Amino acid sequence: MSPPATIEDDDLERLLLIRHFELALLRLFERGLLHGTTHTCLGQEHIPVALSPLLRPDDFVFSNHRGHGHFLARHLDPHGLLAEIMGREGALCGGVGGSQHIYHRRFLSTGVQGESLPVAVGVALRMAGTGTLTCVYVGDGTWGEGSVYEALNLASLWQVPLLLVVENNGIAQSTPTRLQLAGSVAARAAAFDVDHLPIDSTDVAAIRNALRPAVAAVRERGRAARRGVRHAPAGPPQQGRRLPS
Ligand SMILES: Cc1ncc(C[n+]2csc(CCOP(=O)(O)OP(=O)(O)O)c2C)c(N)n1
Repeated sequence: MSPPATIEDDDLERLLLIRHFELALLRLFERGLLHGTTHTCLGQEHIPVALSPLLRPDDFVFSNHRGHGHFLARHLDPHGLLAEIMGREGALCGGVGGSQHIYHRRFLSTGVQGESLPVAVGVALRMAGTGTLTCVYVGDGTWGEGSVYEALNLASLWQVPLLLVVENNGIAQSTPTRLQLAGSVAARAAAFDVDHLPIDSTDVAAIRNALRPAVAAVRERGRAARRGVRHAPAGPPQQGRRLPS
């Protein structure tokens, strides 16, 4: 039997904040007090909570349609987010973005699947050489979008400081992954010569420890890269590399 996971107070506070924020939204939704649809991240709180302390304030975070946890792990502002979702005073971006389209400092989200990745690659290209990285969250169900592959191609070719977090929850909102994804995310990453680190855990400390070297590697690569487009050196095609876990 594995030893019981220990958890830091800060992490527990964020996990509970996200969990209770989402549960409160569901209650508001049931009462007809929220407009449009509501995507909660219940059960996925541990992912942004594990990652967040590894990110710096100057890093960019691109989120998706299920982004409340991504936001709250990054910015402890549940009041601003709730006001944004409800279109009330104090809203993060004037109430025009709602649940899925947040623009706050260096945090951006979009409800359009596959939209964020090309934009994030552009931002990462701009930040190359500075040590700032760009993190993008996507779900496994978003790997049906062609823009994901155009972005991956350029991210790899230009070696931009991009961290792509795939929240592979086994379902694309309502469609099981096995019914919509041929092959695997790992094989697709390898096809673009993109480093891939599979993590299967809900233990915040374990996830963070596994992510730490990967985040450092992305940041280091980005620091070494110079801004603008570089041409890959001529040579034989390389195999996909796996980061040490
Ligand atoms: C371009 C586009 N097509 C369709 C949708 C409708 N849609 C919203 S969420 C979703 C599935 C998302 O699956 P996944 O990326 O795995 O995230 P999950 O909801 O499972 O967290 C779809 C098809 C959309 N938002 N954008």
